Amino acid sequence: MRIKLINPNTTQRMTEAMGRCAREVAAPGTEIVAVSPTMGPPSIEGYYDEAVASLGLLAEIEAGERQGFDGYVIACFGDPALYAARELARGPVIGIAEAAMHAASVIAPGFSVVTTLQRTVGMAWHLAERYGMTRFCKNVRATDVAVLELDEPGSSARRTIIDECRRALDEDGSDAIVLGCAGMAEFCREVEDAIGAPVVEGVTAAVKWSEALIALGLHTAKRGDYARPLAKRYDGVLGDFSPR
Ligand code: 5HY
Repeated sequence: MRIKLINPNTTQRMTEAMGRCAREVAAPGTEIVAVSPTMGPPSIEGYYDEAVASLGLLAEIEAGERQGFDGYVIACFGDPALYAARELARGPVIGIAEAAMHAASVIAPGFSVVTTLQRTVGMAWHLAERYGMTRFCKNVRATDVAVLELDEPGSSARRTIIDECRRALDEDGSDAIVLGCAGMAEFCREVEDAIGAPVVEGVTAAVKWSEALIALGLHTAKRGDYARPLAKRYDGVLGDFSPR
């Protein structure tokens, strides 16, 4: 099977890191193709970044349909354009936040999300509400580490994240952690070893969930909300995005 993993931001080094993490867990016979749009924000740290990044993301989904991919992972913790992507795709489309929260909810009675900037905390809570996870999500904590700082050589980001995860376990009543950024994928195991509790990382959780759904022969339902967009002509520079 072939899964297209889309990092909606344009930072290629993050895309490559996510691709490595995905391939480490992918089953034999699963091909992971990790891509970023050529246009859009280098990091997604708020609603405006996310809205603008969605266009490049959706273009990658549409291209993936032409390329014959069996499923998609949206590798950004805001799960941007998830439902629009499902309108375009035949196969399953899994967002990393949805995957991580569901995985955490069955291995622990409660989890905390540890994410990047304070301004994205509300977005994570909205996702927990949307996915019916407020019963399990005990807290969403920011580290105020910028997305592109996560993998900067010499950055104190990992230490900061580990310390915040420890506080989450001690103070939130949580028994597991969800990492709130795709850019944290490469140090999930390091965090888990440091804090001695399960740490769920969305890129790998989404890849395995996608594999399972594809292996079951399940596709995105096309009768209702996720039917193909209605054909119409968009005006101006967005003409190329017109649904056909
Ligand atoms: C992400 N931003 O996973 C989100 C995380 C965040 O560029 N990739 C990004 O901080 O909202």
